[in-house]
Amino acid sequence: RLVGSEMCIRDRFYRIISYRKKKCNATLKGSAIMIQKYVFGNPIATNAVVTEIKPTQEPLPFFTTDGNGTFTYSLSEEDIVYGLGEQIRGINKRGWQYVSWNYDNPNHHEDTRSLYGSHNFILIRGTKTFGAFFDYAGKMEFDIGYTKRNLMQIKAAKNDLTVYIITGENEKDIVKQFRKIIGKSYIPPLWAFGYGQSRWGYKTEQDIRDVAKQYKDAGVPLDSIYLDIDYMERYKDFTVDETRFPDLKGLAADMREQGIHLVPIIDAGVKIEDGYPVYEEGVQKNYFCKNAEGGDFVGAVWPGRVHFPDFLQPEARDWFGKKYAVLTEMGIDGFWNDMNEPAIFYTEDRLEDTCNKIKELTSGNMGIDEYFTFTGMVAGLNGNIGDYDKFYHNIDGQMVKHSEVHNLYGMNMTRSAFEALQEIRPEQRTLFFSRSSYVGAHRYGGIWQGDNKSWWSHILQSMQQLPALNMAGFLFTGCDTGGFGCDTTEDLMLRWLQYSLFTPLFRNHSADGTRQQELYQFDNFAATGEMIKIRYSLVPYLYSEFLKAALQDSMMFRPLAFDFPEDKMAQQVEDQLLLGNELMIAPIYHQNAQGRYVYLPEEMMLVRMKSHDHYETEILPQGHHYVAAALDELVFFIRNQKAIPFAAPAESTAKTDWNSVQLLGYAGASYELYTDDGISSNPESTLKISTLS
Ligand code: MIG
Repeated sequence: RLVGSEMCIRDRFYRIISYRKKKCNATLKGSAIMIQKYVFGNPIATNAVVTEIKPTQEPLPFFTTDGNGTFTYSLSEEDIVYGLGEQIRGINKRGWQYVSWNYDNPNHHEDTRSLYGSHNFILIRGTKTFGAFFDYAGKMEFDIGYTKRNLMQIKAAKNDLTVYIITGENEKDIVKQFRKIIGKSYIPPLWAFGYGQSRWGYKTEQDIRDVAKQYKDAGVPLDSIYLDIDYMERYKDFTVDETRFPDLKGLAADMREQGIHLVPIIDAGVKIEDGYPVYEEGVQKNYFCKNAEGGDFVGAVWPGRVHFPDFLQPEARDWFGKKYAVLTEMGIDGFWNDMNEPAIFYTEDRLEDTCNKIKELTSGNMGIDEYFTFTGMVAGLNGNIGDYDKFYHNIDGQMVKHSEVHNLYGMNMTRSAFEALQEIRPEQRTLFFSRSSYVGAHRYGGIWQGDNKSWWSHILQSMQQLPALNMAGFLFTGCDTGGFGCDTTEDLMLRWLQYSLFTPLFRNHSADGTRQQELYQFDNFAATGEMIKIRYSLVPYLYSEFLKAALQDSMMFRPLAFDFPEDKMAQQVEDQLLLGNELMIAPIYHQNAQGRYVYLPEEMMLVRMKSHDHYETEILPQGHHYVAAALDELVFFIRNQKAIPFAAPAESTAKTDWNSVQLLGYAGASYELYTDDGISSNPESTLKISTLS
């Protein structure tokens, strides 16, 4: 039963939202705006902050610094440290050492220190509550009580950085102020909120048609199918393999008729091959990163030997970005940018050194020490940190070593695509998401959370990153549902869907060679299919809350403590999140669990749902509860006296029947629904706000 089903839409109630451009040059003491900028040495511009802020000469508060790039803060026992965006471990980052160094690590786990993105914003809550952003493009360490339990030591590789200190009324206010200075978050087209099927291994047009057909035949909605590197001709960007995809334009059109968008991948490295225009133009125009001798730097990735576009040069960005037109002309309106840390499998000179050393080691009788030297050298070829000292960017005529600006590379690749596409198809939004990022990249696209595994722990890991990513402006995000590497199982997929169906980016993706995990590969397609339909019922809510977060610089996903600051128990909850203003999610992420313990910081309505039209609700009081949930049963919570819009599921987001939207939740509650046309490049131009009651 839908509570409040006689809902009426007090419609055509538009409101103009005005964005006040504030000047941010006030001081920490007592004024409404509390952002201070401290400059150390000669920082390289990162473009993370877009608001003009006058640096202060006052000493840096809270931290002590050694003048050498190290900043120290004493943690009190009750302090919580939030932030760092895409990182491993918990919502509270205390107790580990993290390293901001964008890195391709598909094998990450608790012991890892670096992932695909670097987001150097932290929020300390406790004895003192404030935010700090360490704007630095190179390698940076965050030792948050790792070396010494109650000491936070933050260290930039060089003392050339800008530090922003942000104080405010509370955690949400601090985040809002930070978000204001880094610029508005990217808003994707509405169709990007649908379900997407992906796999590295769809090799032909027929593979794509089969995926579409399987979902269609089962009546399970689908909005996108992803094209991984196999659609290209020998992994060359902006080419299409003519034997395996003889008519991509025709395929895209057929798919679109079924409501499905094709989303091809673009890799950072450009294949070295005579006659390949992208390579030849890049060489001719000096658009590639250089080696120390001034030649074009060579690395090896999927296409074999490649050059890396120098995305830090505006002209190179413009040139590369315009190449996306090759695909948009075929009817493509979404992309994912990969390998842009950039990932490097090996460099030629290191490979040569390694081979020579191996010859030496194997010339005599190889002992155990030699054996380990040998295996270590081979394993150390991929992503070797030393290789990032071997190439250079041209920044305003200066040759800058890559390692000093490493974390900006992926962001500028996405910027290149975003800015060019604004020219190529100015009327409409294009879907973009990137693997690698830095603060500021949130203005140009979303990110996916990189290569994960079909591990139960990676459900939790993804969830714990969401609030930290939101703090840094990344709203359009999600993980490879079902897990990318390793073999998934049906129960893992079901539980994973029950989590991911709440994330803005909702894509099932897996690696070549792993067990196939399209939902029709499992016996219980009926149950997984129902989860997809529930997602489509939730699209109005998710899209509306996304728009609010993007337009108001707020967080869509929040730790419980952000809304219940006085609640000591809420501060410790690491596996539940508030979603928008109305929901709390508490996914199950243990195999064979038939339920879980949930902490309710206030009275809430528990919803158990096996399908969009088969569910039960129950009011639970504030406190701890064991909530049973069968494998095919989604559970979530509606906050006290709130309700959410809930639609009839559609085949695709384009077919969402907004008139079927009803309120689900507490009787008498109303909901403020944000909608727009879902596609115009300026979302505000068609924004509608209506109150549902
Ligand atoms: O080295 O394109 O993260 O999503 O399927 C692996 C193949 C390269 C890494 C991406 C993943 C993608 C894969 N890519």
